[in-house]
Amino acid sequence: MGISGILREMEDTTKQNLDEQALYPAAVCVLTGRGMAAIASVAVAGPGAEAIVGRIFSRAVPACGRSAYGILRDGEDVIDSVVVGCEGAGRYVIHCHGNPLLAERVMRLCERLGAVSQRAEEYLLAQLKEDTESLIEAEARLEMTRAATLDGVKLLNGQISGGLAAWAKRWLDCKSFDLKELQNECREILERSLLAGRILGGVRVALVGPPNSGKSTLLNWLAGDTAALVSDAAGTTRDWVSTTCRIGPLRVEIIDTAGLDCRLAQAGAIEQAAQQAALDTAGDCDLILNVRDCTRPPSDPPALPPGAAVLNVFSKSDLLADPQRFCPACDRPYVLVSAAADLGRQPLCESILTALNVDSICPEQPVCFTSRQREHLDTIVSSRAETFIKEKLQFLLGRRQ
Ligand SMILES: Nc1nc2c(ncn2[C@@H]2O[C@H](COP(=O)(O)OP(=O)(O)OP(=O)(O)O)[C@@H](O)[C@H]2O)c(=O)[nH]1
Ligand SMILES: [Mg+2]
Repeated sequence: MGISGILREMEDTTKQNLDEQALYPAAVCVLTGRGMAAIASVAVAGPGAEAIVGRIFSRAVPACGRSAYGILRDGEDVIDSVVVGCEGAGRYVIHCHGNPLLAERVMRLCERLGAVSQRAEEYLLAQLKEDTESLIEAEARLEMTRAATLDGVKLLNGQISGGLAAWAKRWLDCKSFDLKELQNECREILERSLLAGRILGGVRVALVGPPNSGKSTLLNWLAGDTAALVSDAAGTTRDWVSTTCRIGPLRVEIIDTAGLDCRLAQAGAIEQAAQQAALDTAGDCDLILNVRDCTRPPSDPPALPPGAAVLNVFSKSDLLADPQRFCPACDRPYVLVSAAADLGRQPLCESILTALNVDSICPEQPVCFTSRQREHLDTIVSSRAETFIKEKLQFLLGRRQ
């Protein structure tokens, strides 16, 4: 049936006046992003969802597992031709054309009929809670939509099949409760969670070192990009430049900084500001690559932010007559690379993963991946009462709230 036929059918069957404002309790939410897309999806769920959809859709509300094509109207006003699908009892998704203004309008219309608007995150979590066995599973499914890499998705899947949910259930099923052992395990999980956060959310790595040591060339080489300007003039990079690449299971934002040199720093205000910005940026990163030219005599190392994780990288190995005999006066670990000759990429990537400590995580090991989970484990670590701890484990699984 064409649009005009559907409209006629609608006029025959729907004579209701939406201005009457009957209220139906439901939640409404735009599930799709705000950018350009062919389709936008608006979900309506709750006891009043069927009544809301019934009032604005030209066709009969589809049964569970079915969908229908029709017209969406606000009184006399046609909003769009849409497909409405029923995903379960009281759960409908209206698929309209992709302009975000249209999706917004559908949402406002549902609100006028009594639905309460929710953010996609809140909505999905509420629906997932109904569908999944534990709250941890629901949270994992939600986090999957945001994971920075597929390894992050795998890690979250591991938390459903085993991981945190299985760990909490195992302790709840325990007849004898060894408090010390439980708390030690909690501490291990919390430590591992910091590393898991790197796989789930990505990391920042700063390139720091003297001018001309090859930092910008290294950035371009690692990212397979020409994000940073390269030249043989010292002090080429002034403001920081960043680009993103994938290293093993990580999404890595690599940040190129101005060369650190006390002589340049004394040269003028811009140089001083550039070098301070380089150190500030490095202090905010998960790892600093201290890049030095392997053909240059050792210089005083820059005063890097205290406590920062540092990996020494010697660049321009293609200029060495015998790279095997290279023996720098620095602490291990170090890596010898040549961006120009594409040498040392794999050892560099492996060393980065080792320095960030993420190569030790396996997906089934329990980790926390939401602040809610971390808070429950923190409380367990600091508590002495068995009944309280058991209650916290129940909360962790979302069994009682
Ligand atoms: N032979 C060789 N030359 C390199 C290599 N990497 C960089 N260079 C050269 O070294 C010079 C400086 O490179 P950059 O990448 O601009 O160095 P930088 O550390 O970013 O320099 P600043 O921005 O001034 O701090 C350029 O002439 C590059 O072509 C390398 O692996 N081998
Ligand atoms: Mg540079």
